[in-house]
Amino acid sequence: MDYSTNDSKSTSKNKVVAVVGGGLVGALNACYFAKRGFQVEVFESREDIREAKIVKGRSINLALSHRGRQALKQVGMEDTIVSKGIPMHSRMIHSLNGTQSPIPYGKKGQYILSVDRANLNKELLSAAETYSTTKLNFAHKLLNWSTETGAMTFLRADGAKEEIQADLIVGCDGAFSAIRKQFLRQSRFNFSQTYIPHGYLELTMPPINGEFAMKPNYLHIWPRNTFMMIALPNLDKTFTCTLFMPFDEFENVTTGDQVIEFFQKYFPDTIPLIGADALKRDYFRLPAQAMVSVKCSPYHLSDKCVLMGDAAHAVVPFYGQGMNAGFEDCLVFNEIMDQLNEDFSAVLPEYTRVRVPDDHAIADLAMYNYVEMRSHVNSKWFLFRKYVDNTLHMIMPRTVIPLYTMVTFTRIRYHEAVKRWHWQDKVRKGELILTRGTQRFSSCNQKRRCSSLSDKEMLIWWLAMMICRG
Ligand code: FAD
Ligand code: EGU
Repeated sequence: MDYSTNDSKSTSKNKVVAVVGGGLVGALNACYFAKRGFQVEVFESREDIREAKIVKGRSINLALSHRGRQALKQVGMEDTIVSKGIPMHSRMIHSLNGTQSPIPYGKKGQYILSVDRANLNKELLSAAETYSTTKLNFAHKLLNWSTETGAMTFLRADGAKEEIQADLIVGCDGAFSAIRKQFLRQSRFNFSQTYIPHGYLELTMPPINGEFAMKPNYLHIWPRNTFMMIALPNLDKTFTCTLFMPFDEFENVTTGDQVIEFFQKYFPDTIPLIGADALKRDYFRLPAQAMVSVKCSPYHLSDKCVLMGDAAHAVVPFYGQGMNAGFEDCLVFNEIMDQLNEDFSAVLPEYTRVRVPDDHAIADLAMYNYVEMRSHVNSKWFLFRKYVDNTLHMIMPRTVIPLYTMVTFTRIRYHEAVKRWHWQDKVRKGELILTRGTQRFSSCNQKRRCSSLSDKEMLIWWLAMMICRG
């Protein structure tokens, strides 16, 4: 079948966009392209998850924050998704002795949402389908595609193969992208993939007497250096607990009794809440899952194909940003489509130019946080660092913005957030304290007079520095 048009004067009305992958980013992208008036064909290897009973896949719930919400808003989906999300205003840090300490994410309106992955995916697929120009093709697994002709080969559920052509291919087929395989054969294509030594396992904490077993409006965290557990609330009053641990350690726990022993040592407060029997059983239900970080560039191949979401950048989940970044990809692409009048030959290179530095920055940040958390983050250190960050921000709201705040609650470009963070860190350590009258924020390259720190601010810096150096 050839859906493509060769008429260069053709408008979006008759151009066909093939979105490969009907996951979170693919389904959202379908909405974006349909809204612009393109004929959209989504190809997803799985069956329709809206009909399937069991959905296997990664993580049950996710933290949705500002970037993701802004992207949903643009296609009118924000309210639908937010209404089914559970606000998390603070983290709840669980110490080994059972003490719980809340640390707010920010001011009153600054919260993140725990959303159900399957529901989010279903809502986005249904939203895409409301456009008469969108067709969802399930049980279509991309096997290969030709960079010369643009023809894609799909394997259908009945075993038959199907050839399809489109004007634009949007690769949203996840961390192990089949679309990306053809990029690897191109000259000057950069690619790196790193598995971290940790795996993760999901456990369900049931309700107690029909109520949440822990306070619901929190992201619960048990920081234990090498080991870490996180719990996000679900609408059915359960919590999904995610245990992060090196694969070596997973191998050391092979019997039910060893599971209890392990939890007794590191997460004792959760045993009665998950239930010892359920714990012994659920721990072995699925093997620990691997986590991979993938970086590449460019994200496009001529005017024919572009990668978005995990296909372009899989990040380790230690910033809660993978989906948010993927959703922001769609938003940024859409902005560039506006700027460059939907001319793919201009839009695709511009998208790569603008987006690669930001996606690489969030991939690096997530990896950095993984290394930091596993090396020395116990509950005391976590509380201390967040306390210092938040206090500095409270005293000087415009001068010091914590990194997670820029990442989670703003659309400051990821790479700008990193620059700013490096600058703030220098100041915190006292290296820039004597630069009165020079630039306040050194990442602005153009020479301009920025205001200097006031005497009061300088004094506070010094005090903060003393606290940090303890
Ligand atoms: P995917 O969700 O992987 O979707 C890809 C789709 O493509 C799938 O439906 C797949 O079936 C389909 N597909 C694959 N191959 C083919 C093929 N050959 N042909 C056709 N279709 C194909 N992100 C956050 O923002 N917040 C969080 O709190 C968060 N927590 C996480 C926790 C864990 C443990 C993990 C592992 C990740 C977490 N993430 C989080 C990241 C998030 O899960 C991903 O970034 C997000 O799912 C990426 O969406 P995607 O659509 O690009 O890829
Ligand atoms: C991991 C797995 C706390 C969902 C990073 C914070 C995460 C999430 C943090 C998962 C942490 C870590 C941040 C958010 C979020 C924190 C964040 C991590 C959601 C720096 C479903 N992380 N996550 N940072 O600040 O910015 O609370 O599986 F433990 S949300 Cl690792 Cl904000």
